[in-house]
Amino acid sequence: MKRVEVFGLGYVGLPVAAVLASRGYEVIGVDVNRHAVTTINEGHIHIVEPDLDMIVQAAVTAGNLRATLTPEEADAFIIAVPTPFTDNHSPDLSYVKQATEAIAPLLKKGDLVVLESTSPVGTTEQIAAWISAMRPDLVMPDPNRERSDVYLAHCPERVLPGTVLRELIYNDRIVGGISRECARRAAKLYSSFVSGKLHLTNSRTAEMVKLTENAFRDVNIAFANELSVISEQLHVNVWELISLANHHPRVNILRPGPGVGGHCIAVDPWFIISAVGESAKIMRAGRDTNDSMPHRVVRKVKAAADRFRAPKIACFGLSYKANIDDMRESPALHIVEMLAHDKVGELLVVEPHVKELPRSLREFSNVRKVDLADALNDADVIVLLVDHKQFLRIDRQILDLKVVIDTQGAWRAPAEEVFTPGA
Ligand code: SAJ
Repeated sequence: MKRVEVFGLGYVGLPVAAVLASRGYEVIGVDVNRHAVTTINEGHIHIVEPDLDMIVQAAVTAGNLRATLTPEEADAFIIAVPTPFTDNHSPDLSYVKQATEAIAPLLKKGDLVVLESTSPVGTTEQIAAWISAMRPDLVMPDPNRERSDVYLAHCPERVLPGTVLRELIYNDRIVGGISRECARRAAKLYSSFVSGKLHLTNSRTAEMVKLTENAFRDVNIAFANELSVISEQLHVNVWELISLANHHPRVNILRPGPGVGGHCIAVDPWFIISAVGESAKIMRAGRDTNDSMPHRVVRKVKAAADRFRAPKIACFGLSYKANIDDMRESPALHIVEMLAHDKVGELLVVEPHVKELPRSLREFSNVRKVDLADALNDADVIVLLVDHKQFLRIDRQILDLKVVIDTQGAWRAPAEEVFTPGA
C-alpha cells in the first residue's frame, strides 16, 4: 500500500495525514475548505495545534503530502470528517455520507476504507451499505468471510486537542472491522505510526467503545459540577473538597467548570442516548447538569454586575478549554453570547488565541476584544472562563481590587495545610 487519502483535514485528519506522510506514504488530503487546502499546500496549517505546523511543513516540502478539493484514486481512504448532531440531538451523518459517495466510484479491489470520525453504532455497516448501493460490482466485507473486494473498518480517533501529536503515536487504538480481515488490514496501516497497542474487534464494538469513553468523562465531569452546586449550598469550598477527597487511593474526581465544550464530550453521549432513549438515564442526567452550568455562570455575573452603575466586565477566554483556539460548543463563548444578548454591561473579551472576535459576538456593540493589560486596568468584574496559561500568571494583587468570578478555580487560594509532626 502506497497511497493514502484522508478526507477531512481538521484537528484529526490533518495530523493523521502528516504523520502518515512522515512514515513514507504518499498522502493526499481532501477537504471542501479551499482556504485549508491552499494553506496546507503552502506548508502551513489553518488550526492551532502544537508542533503540527512543523510536521506538515516537512511532509509538504518532502513531496509526501498534498491537499486537494477533488478526490483521487488511492489504496486506502481514511474518513475524518465531522459528525455533529442535529437540533434534536440525533446524529448528522451527512458529511460521512458525502465522503463515502466521493470514495465509492474510486474504489478498486483490495482497497481499504477506515472511518476515524466518532460515529453512532452501526455507521461502518451503513458505509458498507452506501458503497454497495453505488458499486454492486464489489464484494463487500462480511463478518463470516475473510475475503472481500474492499475492506472496511472503524478506528476511532482518541487524541486530546493540544497534545494530538503525542497521543496519535503513543495511545492504544481500537480497530473494529466488519470482518476480522478488515480489522487486520486497518491495523497494519496504523501500525506504521502508532506505537501503542492496536486492539482488534468488530466495527460496532469499536464505535461503542469510543462513545463510551467520552460518555464516561462527561458523566464524571457532571459529578464534579454537581458537587460545585452542592458545595455552594452547603458553604464548602469545592476545590478544597475535591482535592482532599482525591487523596483517597480509589477516588479521582474531575474538575468542575463553566460547562463542557468541544466537539466530542458534549456531543458523543447523545449518540448513545438518541439510540436507546430511557435506558441511558445517568448519561442523560449528566448532559443536563453539564449543559446547565453556563446559565449558572451568567446568573453569577449578573449578580456581580448589579453592584456597579455602568459595569465593565472582563471575560477571560472563549475557547472550549485551555491553551487552544477551538471554540466549538464552547461554554465560555456561549456565556459571553448570553451576557452580550442580555446587555449585562460592557464586555471586554480577552482571548489570546484568536485575532478577532467570532462572528456571533461581532454583531454586539457592547462587546470588544481587548488585550490582557487593558482588561485588568479597566474591568470592574473579571470572569475567568478558560484557564489559559497567560491568565494563571496574573498578579493576585490586581485581582484583589476586582470582583472576581473564577469558574476554573485557577486563582484559588494555596493548597490545604498538611500537619507535620514535630515541625
Ligand atoms: N472539562 C471539565 N472538567 C474536567 C475535564 C474537562 O469541565 O475535569 C471540560 C473541558 O473544559 C472541556 C470539556 O470538558 O470544555 C472537554 O475537554 P477534555 O479535555 O476532557 O476533552 P476533549 O473534548 O478535548 O477530548 C476528548 C478526549 N476524550 C477523553 O478524554 C475520554 C479525547 O481523548 C478524544 O479524542 C476527544 O474527546 C474526541 O475527539 O472524542
